[in-house]
Amino acid sequence: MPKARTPEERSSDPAAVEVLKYAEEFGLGTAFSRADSMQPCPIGSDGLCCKNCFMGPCRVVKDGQTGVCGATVETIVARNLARAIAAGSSAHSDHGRDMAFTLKAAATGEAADYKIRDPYKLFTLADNLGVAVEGRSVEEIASDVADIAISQFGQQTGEVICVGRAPAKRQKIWRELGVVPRGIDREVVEVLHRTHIGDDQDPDHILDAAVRCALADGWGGSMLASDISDVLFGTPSPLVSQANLGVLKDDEVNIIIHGHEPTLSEMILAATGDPELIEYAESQGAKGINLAGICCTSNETLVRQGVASAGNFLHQELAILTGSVEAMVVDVQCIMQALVPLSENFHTEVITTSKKVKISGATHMEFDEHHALDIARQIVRRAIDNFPKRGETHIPDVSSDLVAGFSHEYINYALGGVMRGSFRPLNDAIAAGRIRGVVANVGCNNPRVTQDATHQYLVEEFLKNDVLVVETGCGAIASAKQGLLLGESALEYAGPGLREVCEAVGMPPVLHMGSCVDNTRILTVLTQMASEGGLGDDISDIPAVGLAPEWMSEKALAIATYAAASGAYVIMGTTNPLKGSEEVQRLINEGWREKFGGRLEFVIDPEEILQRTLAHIDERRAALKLPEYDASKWGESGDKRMLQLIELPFEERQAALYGEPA
Ligand code: SF4
Ligand code: MSK
Repeated sequence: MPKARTPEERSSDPAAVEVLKYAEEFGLGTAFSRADSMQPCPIGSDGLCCKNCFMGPCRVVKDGQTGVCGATVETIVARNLARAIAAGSSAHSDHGRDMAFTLKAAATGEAADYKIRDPYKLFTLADNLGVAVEGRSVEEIASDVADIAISQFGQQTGEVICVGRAPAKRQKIWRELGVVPRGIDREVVEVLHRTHIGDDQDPDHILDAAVRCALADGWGGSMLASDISDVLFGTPSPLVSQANLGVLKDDEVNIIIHGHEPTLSEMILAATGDPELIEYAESQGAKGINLAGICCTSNETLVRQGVASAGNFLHQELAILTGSVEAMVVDVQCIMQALVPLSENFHTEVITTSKKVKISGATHMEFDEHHALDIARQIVRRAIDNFPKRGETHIPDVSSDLVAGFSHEYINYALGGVMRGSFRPLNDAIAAGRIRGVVANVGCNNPRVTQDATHQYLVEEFLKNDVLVVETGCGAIASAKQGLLLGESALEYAGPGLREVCEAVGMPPVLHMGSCVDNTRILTVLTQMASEGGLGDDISDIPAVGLAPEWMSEKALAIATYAAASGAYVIMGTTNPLKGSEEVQRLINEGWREKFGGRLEFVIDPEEILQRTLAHIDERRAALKLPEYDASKWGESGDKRMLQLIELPFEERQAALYGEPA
């Protein structure tokens, strides 16, 4: 029996540690304890188990061994990776499809509770999708935009339109390699077909199909999901909020929204402000209604509306363990089945809402965008009904303030203003060496490693090394909980050059850009940096690295693949699902580097992740003939210099500023 870890070994988050101690005391299991008692299957975790037909499952563990059909280790490992990428792509892209249908229903007036909140984003999207804008109403434009977006999923030939937003050089590479996605669903289906028994058996060829599928997600389904969410609910701009379990309230009805989609959660937010429901909550003995999020539904409502986050993936059970949650309302993805049996120890009601997701034992209140606000009101009422049943609560007094909501549109504005929005100041700062490079730190938590510890270690180290950090998903919530999304606290770690730039621009050095689908915002930032000039003309030229140090989901593999195929160097931590095949690891590393200029590696040791990231950034800097990064050159201007100067007596200050009098 493997050894159970202490709460401190399970999480680096003090709120989680407190609740895990309480869970142990009461003998309640969590993902952390289940991970301790169930070691991963050593064959499956190396990618060596094939279940693609019923002559197997085949476990290929000896040299030269093949499956019953003759499939080699390389074929099996590549097929398993490709299938995971297809599943991940389908999840994010299906989310995009649902957003497109909601836009259509909003435009035609069938979903009266939804409005076009950001017409400017709609016009930009219309332009990209080739929809005429002149002399037409917002609704007419939105209706056509929705139709074209919907058509991208079922398109059979041609190219997914958003691919045309990538740098020209990148598009040429994809066309020459034949990996431009034709239609979003088509690429997912083709991977499933190709990996069926007796189909594609050349690992490199299988991985090409996986790349095309991932690109259909990154430059298709996910990109449309982010864009349409912005059109319907507003493009994010910086706002202040809080994160961690301490956002739950002892004296209010606590409702948690968990999963990934903003459609219902936006309506629940509206319902929590309904005076009638607030009055009803008060009649049940509560002081109000408190809404908080978990996972990426949290990120969606945090970056647009400032709804507080109760935490990331591994906080979903911990929130229920506080005994203070009246309803956990879930939509799709990353929802643990364990929530339902755990909730039976408390008064918490787990409410499933998606047509696609039911959990045995949970209450199902199916969401329909045509009656969105009504359903949201019913859900809030149901949560209020549970308040009088609440027992003892154990809410840790731990939360951090944060600033979130850095869309690429806002970053443009912050760097250049309304009239001159541009990435030029960022490119210049990187070119000069004030900012050494950029890291995208994204992805999940995984209970097999200490929660948030690698995210925190890496982000702090990057800041010290003058690396600007952009974040999404559960990685962003990890930084939020650690206070790293606040300019003043993150700048304590920042190196001198990064600090100067952030102070001058008025931006924190860790930028929360949204949910998992919003990784496409990072693609857009990289594309804009490439088109701005000074840092090459393609994503692969930029001194930037993508990381998912605590990943666990198939979606993370899809994201990593589209980022690598877009030219980025991507490192994933925690585990290596390709360990069984040196050849497949070579194909996605040197092989993809040769083809795409980007690559994917699995690196378990956080220190090694740090060193490889910095080495890549410096290597890219050298290739661009930029000055070598040298922290000692910076730090004598900006606020720091001003603070030094105002300490000086008048004469000395004048002399420092203007030289000694002649
Ligand atoms: Fe075994 Fe081949 Fe069937 Fe896979 S496809 S389970 S390797 S026989
Ligand atoms: S929620 S996919 S655990 S980041 Fe997007 Fe978090 Fe990973 Fe789910």
